[in-house]
Amino acid sequence: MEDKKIIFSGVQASGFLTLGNYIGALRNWAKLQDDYNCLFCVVDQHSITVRQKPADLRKNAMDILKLYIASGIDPHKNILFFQSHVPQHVELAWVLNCNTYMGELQRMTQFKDKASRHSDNINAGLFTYPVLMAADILLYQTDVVPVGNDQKQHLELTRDIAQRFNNIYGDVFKVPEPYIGSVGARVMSLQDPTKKMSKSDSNPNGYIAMLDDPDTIVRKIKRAVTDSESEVAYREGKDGINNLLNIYSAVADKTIDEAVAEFSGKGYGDFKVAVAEAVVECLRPVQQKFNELSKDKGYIESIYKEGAARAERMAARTLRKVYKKIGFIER
Ligand code: ATP
Ligand code: LTN
Repeated sequence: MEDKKIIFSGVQASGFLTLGNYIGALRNWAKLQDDYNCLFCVVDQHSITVRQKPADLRKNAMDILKLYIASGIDPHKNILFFQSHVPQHVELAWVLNCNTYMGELQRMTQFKDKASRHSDNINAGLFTYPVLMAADILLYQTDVVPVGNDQKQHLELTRDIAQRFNNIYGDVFKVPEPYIGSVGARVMSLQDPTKKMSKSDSNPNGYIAMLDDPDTIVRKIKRAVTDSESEVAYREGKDGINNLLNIYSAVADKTIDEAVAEFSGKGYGDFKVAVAEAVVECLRPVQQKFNELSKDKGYIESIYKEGAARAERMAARTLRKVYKKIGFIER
């Protein structure tokens, strides 16, 4: 690989990717591929911290890989792979588990949130989820990790674990930095605009899936929760309209001010139709590319096999160093 900084990021295979994933992650990742050496992983092992149906997991994981490519992430410039294909992730996670405190994990807001939403299945994996994420990142001597706000706490923990390990055993890990993208917009749920749009939302009307057909997109946006006023304006208290303005601005590539000006004097109905059309147009080329890729299983297989092989070579190097430092006997 060329001598560029290393980026690692991943998406869980816990549902259909949403417009939030596209605007907040995939689309931005595609812009990084020329300036960094990037690894983009489908973190399927993280997904099973919440119960998944095997057939759904299989399909979702494969769809995500295809959506990476369909979003413009070049599989030859970047390393694309499934986490479960590179065994070093869980191997390092064990070592890091032994260097992470219960108290640190108890403070993680995602754990608290997911534990309350899945109170019938508060498993140990859900608790140590951030440690596997730290392993993902540290295995590749990652410089920069593009993550949304919700993952910053996990990245802070990754840095703490890396520094702690380095202090005890000598320098092994690069301490990664978060990458804060220029587009700060968080896409919120269409049904509850105070919560982020999430692929694991049990109500499909809350999110737009990247693969939703145009009619579904129009229907979901028409049903989006707004407020009892009638003015398209961006201000506090108008969470639903603010969210639609953010979405419009992101997919139509306009500033919020431009968007507000465009809809001044128009009603919510017209506004929603325009937002829906802009979303449909934005996703159209991605869906087309996705459909083409779906016809060529052999090609996709060659991409993820090659990706795993390249990732494993990098991962094995770090793991070997770690094992040596902690005193495991060399094989
Ligand atoms: P889940 O709801 O299953 O936890 P998710 O939809 O939040 O998943 P992740 O796999 O956690 O998706 O996130 C993948 C990437 O997409 C992350 O970088 C995350 O910050 C980004 N992302 C997810 N949802 C949004 C959103 N609503 N707006 C902007 N970015 C998002
Ligand atoms: N926890 C992340 C997904 C994830 C990740 C990673 C992101 C797992 N491992 C490593 C960046 C780097 C999420 O839920 N978005």
